Amino acid sequence: MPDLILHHYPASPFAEKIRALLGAKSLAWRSVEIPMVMPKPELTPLTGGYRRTPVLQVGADVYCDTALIARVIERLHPSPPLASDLTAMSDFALAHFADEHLFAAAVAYAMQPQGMEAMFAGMAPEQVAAFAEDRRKMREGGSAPRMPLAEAWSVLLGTLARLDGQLSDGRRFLTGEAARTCDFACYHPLWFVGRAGALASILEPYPHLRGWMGRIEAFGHGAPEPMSAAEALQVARESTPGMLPGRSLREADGVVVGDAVSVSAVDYGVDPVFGTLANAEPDAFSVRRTDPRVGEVVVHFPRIGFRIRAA
Ligand SMILES: N[C@@H](CCC(=O)N[C@@H](CS)C(=O)NCC(=O)O)C(=O)O
Repeated sequence: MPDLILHHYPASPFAEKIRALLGAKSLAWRSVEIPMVMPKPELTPLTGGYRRTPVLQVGADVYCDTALIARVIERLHPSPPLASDLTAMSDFALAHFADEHLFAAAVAYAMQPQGMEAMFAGMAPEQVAAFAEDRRKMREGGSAPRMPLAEAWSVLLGTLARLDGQLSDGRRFLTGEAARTCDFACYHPLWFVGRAGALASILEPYPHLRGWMGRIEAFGHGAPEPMSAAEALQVARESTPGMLPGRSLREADGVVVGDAVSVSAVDYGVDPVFGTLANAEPDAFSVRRTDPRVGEVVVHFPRIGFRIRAA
């Protein structure tokens, strides 16, 4: 089976979601460290312009967004299972809430000056200013402005208490004895809060929640092995994009397979990716494109949170 290649950087909460999930499955994977801010000249030849973190590469297939990345890892490595038909909707709904709202609240809360100081300790002031400017620009044209701090407090306090309550009967994970995708989705925003210096004390009153965070942390990250960005580009160049087995081609949203399309995130980081619609599944779009540095690749996006248009 081809390597799982994760393009990410250590401080990224969404990357931590996937690193922890790879840990829960005890998987070996290749780790390509990417810049925290634009430009990302060794990533965008693969994605066609999508700039968010993380991105999963499998040969010449490139998977954007952790909702899709989690499903792909589950499909390729089903054991131990992190998804179950019996909790499918509650898992999906909780993960969606966490990735959208809990993450937005965690960012607004943790990026207060004290939190920034803890997280960016040792970084030059110009680098911190460049980071803030990059994130301001990333929100341009998107539907999700930064969450106001007062709202972030409300989301955090309401959510922490409920998560703690849900874990208070002694279960190991949010929906029972086994970890599900929703565990990793709720974990990563709180992992980020936990790194925000004194602001992390917001987690203290919740012992069940802290115990659960410890259990996810204990999964570790599997077995990452560093890979250079140049090597990852070479892997793409030397591979042929594959279609995941058992998926049929169908029409989607006024465009059909073979049409020129653009796909962009709706909320932030909305840089469009142009190509030819290669596949449309109930929950994902796939766009075929070529780049002089990688040849032909197929870039996959989840439907939810992304918009497809004729180009
Ligand atoms: N919905 C996306 C969100 C990803 C996201 O917001 N990632 C952050 C880092 S945690 C990001 O891309 N920040 C800007 C960057 O890394 O360039 C996902 O699930 O992958």
